[in-house]
Amino acid sequence: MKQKHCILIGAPVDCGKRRKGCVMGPDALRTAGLAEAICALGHTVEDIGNLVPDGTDTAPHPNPNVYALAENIGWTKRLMQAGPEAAAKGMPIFMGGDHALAAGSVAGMAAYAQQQNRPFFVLWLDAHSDIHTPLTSDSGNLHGTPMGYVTGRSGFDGYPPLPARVDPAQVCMIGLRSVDGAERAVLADGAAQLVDMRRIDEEGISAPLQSFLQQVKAANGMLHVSLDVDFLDPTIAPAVGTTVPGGATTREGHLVMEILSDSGLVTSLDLVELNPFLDERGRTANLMVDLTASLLGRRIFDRPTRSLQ
Ligand code: HAR
Ligand code: MN
Ligand code: MN
Ligand code: MN
Repeated sequence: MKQKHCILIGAPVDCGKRRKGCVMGPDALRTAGLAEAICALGHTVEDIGNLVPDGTDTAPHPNPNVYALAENIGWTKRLMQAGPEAAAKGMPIFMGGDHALAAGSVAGMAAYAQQQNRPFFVLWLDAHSDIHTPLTSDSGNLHGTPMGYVTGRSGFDGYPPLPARVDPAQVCMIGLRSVDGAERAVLADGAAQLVDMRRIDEEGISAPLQSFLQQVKAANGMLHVSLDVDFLDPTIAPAVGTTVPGGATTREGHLVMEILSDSGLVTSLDLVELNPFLDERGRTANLMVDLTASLLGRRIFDRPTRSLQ
């Protein structure tokens, strides 16, 4: 595959839910050899270290359950700035940190795509749709809201205004198996492409992904991939606070990454929700590194790249 310059952005966001541990995510990915694995594939890597959130004050939120609003807004501001800066130099890889970071990473990359006059697409690999707003979330855990923010839902008072809204018709979610009622209600318009686990069981994971990539390619779009650890089955990826049984297998995970790699379309990546405190001898961190390597060209055997149908 084409050589890339990858920029590792440490985003130890741990305020998107109450259970602590994702703060250690970036260092676990470093310990598991993320930079070395990428370099071994012939790419170059620059690790800019761990960021800190911008300082922010907020008024009390009308939903009393909302947790750590000011810190979440501070991270969103910081990452919205960091993403486009990195994208100007190469391919940003956001090392989380919990999924709250995607409010900033995705909003920033959408803004960057707009500057480049290119359509922007998001592939959301997750058990959850994370499309709540701070007003609809029962848990008040803001890692359940980044998709709501970037698609321009109301209820994000105090957050930075969106430079570029993500069109739900340019979002594909794969791996869904835990979606709340309020989330189903917004997804019911059918705009986003929703690939739940039943569909994967019945039809396989390749076909819906290929058809989404065809859409990205036809539009000459930029593609952001957001990989939540809980996309994977908890038996292979235990280091996550919100385990949901029945997730993607090791091979389904790698197949997604290999197809993405063949497509050459991915322009930025989130690695999120890794909680190293819950891991078993680093196996989840190692798996996240291996999946990233597959996305960046690691193969068992070389074979002619299959072009998109
Ligand atoms: N839907 C639930 C909530 O809103 C759980 C959200 C969990 N999100 C993540 N990231 N773990 O995908 O609280
Ligand atoms: Mn998520
Ligand atoms: Mn999830
Ligand atoms: Mn909920």
